[in-house]
Amino acid sequence: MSEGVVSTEKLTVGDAVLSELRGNVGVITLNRPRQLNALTTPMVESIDARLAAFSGEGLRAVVLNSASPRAFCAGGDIRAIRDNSLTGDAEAIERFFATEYRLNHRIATSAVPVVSFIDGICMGGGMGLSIHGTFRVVTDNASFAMPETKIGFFPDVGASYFLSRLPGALGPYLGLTGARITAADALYCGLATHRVSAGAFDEVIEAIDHGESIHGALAGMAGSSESSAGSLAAHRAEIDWCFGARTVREVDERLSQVGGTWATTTRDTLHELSPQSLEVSLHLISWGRQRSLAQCLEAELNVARKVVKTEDFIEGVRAALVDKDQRPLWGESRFRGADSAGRATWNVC
Ligand code: QUE
Repeated sequence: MSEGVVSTEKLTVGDAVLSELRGNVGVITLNRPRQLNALTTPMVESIDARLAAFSGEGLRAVVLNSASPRAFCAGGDIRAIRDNSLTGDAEAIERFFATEYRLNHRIATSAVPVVSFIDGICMGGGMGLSIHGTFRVVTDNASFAMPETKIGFFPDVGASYFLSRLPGALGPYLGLTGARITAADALYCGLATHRVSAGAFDEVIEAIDHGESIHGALAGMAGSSESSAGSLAAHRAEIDWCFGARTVREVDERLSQVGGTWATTTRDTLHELSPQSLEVSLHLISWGRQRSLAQCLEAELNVARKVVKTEDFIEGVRAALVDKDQRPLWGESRFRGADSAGRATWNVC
């Protein structure tokens, strides 16, 4: 191994990202626990720099984990983005998204396998850190979501690539509704790859360091307690039918046709979300199915630049994260305002 770049001592990279070497495993730890590790531009830059430093070290793996007992990562620091949008600081917005998406791509193309340890909330930007890596190791405390349609945004960090590749219509379902899913459901749809017992992460790092293969080490650490059953499998038929529709209006119509508790609740959820976000999200997830990750991230960056300036984004973040009244008043509805052929009239992408 080359020397000097990464010492065996704990390195402090700012305060919010820590890194250390454990044997031949590089460990990068998100350490902004009070904000559930919501990602700032300096954090994204730090993770990128640590990953680059570890890549030259001939390591077994790089592990991404969290110093928070509650969250792996709740997403981007979307309140800061809103403030930048309100003050017209387009450069700061550009810097955040461009750096974050570049990191997402670097994780996907890393020469060293990237393994994420997820023991709590993993949403939005947290999905972008973990999903593009080689393995996502979860405990039963893990939960996943792409909840951006709640804040007038859209699933980004490569979601048009990774959601569009989930089985059936699970991608549009998760991306439109923002549904929060359990570890069992994440394993079911492939968002998670391995399950271990809570508190086993130190042992898992040892196993990765000493095992014949990373997969073998992770499979050998599989949690012994009975995993609670997920609910996605039970609704696969309805999900695939309803969310396999080509327009948001048609998704809504199919949910209405299906009826019953699940479809009615799901339909009510959609009606509370930003109509603009629903249209943009479905469009991008369909578009991304036949595009590369780089193309998806480029398209998302273009759309993000526009969406953060819209009233739905400003209002959605206000209601969810600033005033926390959870009562967003969405702008003129492009969803209900779709033309008679069901064609969207939104214009952000
Ligand atoms: C949608 C999102 C985010 C969200 C809620 C949504 C998001 C995000 C946070 C968040 C949560 C807790 C914090 C924080 C941010 O919430 O991206 O600073 O302490 O980061 O409905 O996309």
